[in-house]
Parts: sequence; structure tokens; C-alpha cells
Amino acid sequence: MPTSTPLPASLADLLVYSAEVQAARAAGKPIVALESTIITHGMPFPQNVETARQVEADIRAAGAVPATIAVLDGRIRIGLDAADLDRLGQEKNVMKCSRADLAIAVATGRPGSTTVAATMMAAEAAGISVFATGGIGGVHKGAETSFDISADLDELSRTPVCVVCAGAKALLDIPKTLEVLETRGVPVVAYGTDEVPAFWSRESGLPAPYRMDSAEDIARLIKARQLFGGHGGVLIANPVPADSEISRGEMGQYIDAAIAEAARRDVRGKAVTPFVLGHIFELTKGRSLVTNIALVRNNARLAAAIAVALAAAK
Ligand code: PSU
Ligand code: MN
Repeated sequence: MPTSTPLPASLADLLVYSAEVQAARAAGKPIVALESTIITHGMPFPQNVETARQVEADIRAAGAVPATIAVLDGRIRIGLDAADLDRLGQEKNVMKCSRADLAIAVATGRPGSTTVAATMMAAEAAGISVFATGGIGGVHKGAETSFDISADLDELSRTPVCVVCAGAKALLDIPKTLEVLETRGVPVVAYGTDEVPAFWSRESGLPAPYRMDSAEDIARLIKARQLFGGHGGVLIANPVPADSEISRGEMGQYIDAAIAEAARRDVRGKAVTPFVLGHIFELTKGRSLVTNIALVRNNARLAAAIAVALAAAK
């Protein structure tokens, strides 16, 4: 898009809906937002595009409508069609957009994928209250010297969207991540388990602040949270299915090796997570990706059930 194209006057005018999402809005159907950084920076091609399609199909099968979010041609896209998804999945140099980067992508017209933080911002603007992802960003190991804390945590504290994830990746400092979430006033609920799940593993060794066992209970929590003025989200931590998990003990060695390699190569800032994920993929000979796909699909199904329950409760 030429940078001479005028910007719209409001955030609502920056949003461009896919035909499917537009129809769902008109019909009042439940909608589930999906992020796109997992497509551009979280998985290799072609598994990224295949997974994105599969996750969308899972949401439809559960009675909701998927809205994958990205920035294309200077507009925030709410729902991508097949051609857009292909383009995003293969294009090089896509910006990884968190809160700080969204306006840059819009101003310059560069293609951008959205992180949990940026997807929450777009979902709120589009009136979508439930969002499925893989893992959230959090407090990185060594944050006491690097100050590397994901903007996802701040966004959860201020934007009223329910985020369904499989916990924080064990490459983060999970106890510190939970402390920051508590400080910022974010309810953290484990689904069907008493422990905080750790992305590839069902266990982290840390007790979950809260536990819920049904989508209806979570929908009721979202509505209760809204009574407090609509500030801040809810974080649901859904453990990876048992038949797809890589145990905590096994994962630990790969994570330590990948973090050490990142330090050796002086990888910093927003490049850290994609680098570590890529290295773990190599160390596990692709097994981490199989687990990642299974947990994202599992989260999509739960998010759809929550969106359906929320619509029924209205
Ligand atoms: N989890 C994954 N793959 C990813 C991410 C999380 O399995 O690519 C992305 C999410 O979009 C998350 C982001 O919001 O990483 C966090 O990045 P940062 O730590 O730079 O805020
Ligand atoms: Mn970071």
C-alpha cells in the first residue's frame, strides 16, 4: 500500500472483516479470535498454514466462527481468507507485531502478524471476547537483568478478552510470570487440572491459582469480570492432551540447551522466542511441533465452547 493512502479517522475504520466473520457478526454467532505470530514466527511452512486451516476448521466444527487476525496493506484484518493465509504463511520479513509495533505496520503498510497482545487489542476493537492461542509470552528466565517481559502480560491486565492458552512455555520463568499476572490483576484459571500446564508438558510443578472444569463456568467468569468495568482479561490455561505431551523432565534439557545457544549467538528481544522454538524443533527432531499443533487445536476447541456458552448466556 502506498504510504500516501490516507489513514482512516478511527480504529473501527482500520478493521477489515472477512466475509465469513462479517456474516457471523450480523447473525450474532459466537466468534473466536486467533493470533498470527504463531503462523509467521512459531511454526515452519507448510505446517504453519496447514495448522492455521485445521484450527479454523476445529472452531467451525465446535459451532463458532474463526477470526484469524493480522495486518495486511495497512489495515487490521479480522478473519483471513485462504489466499491471505497462504500469503502470510510464506512471505518473508513479516513484522511480529505486539502493542508497540501495530501502529508501525499500519503506518508503513508492511505485512504484520499479531502476538497475543496485539491480537487482544484487535479482538477488543472488533467486539470479540474469546481468543485461542498456543502459549502466551511472559517473564523470560534472567529477566532480572534483561528486563525481558512480554507485553502480553500488560495487555492481559488492561484488555477485556479471554485468552485460552496451554500455559506459558517452559522456556519462560513460569513462577515469575504467575507473580506478574497476579500483580497486574489477571485471573489465571487452569482447565480440568490443579496444576499450571507448561505448554509442551501438562505439568509445571506449580499449583494453579484457580481451577474450572466446564466452558459454562468460564463463560460465567468472563461475565463476572466484565462487571468490574471491562478492564483486563482472563487467562485460561488448558493442558496439552496427554497423548501429545512431552514430559517436563525431557523438555527441560532441550529448553536449557536452546536458551544457552540463544545466549551464545547473542539473540535478544523479540527474536528470542522464535529462535528458541526453532532450536527446540531441531533438538526434538520435529516432535515439539507435533505437540504444538495438538495443543493449539485443543485450545481452539475449548475457546469455541466458551464462546458458544457466552453467547447462550447473553
Ligand atoms: N507461542 C508459540 N509460538 C509463538 C508465540 C507463542 O508457541 O510464536 C508468540 C505469541 O504470539 C506470543 C509471542 O504472544 O510469541 C510473545 O512474544 P514476546 O515474548 O516477544 O512478547
Ligand atoms: Mn520479549
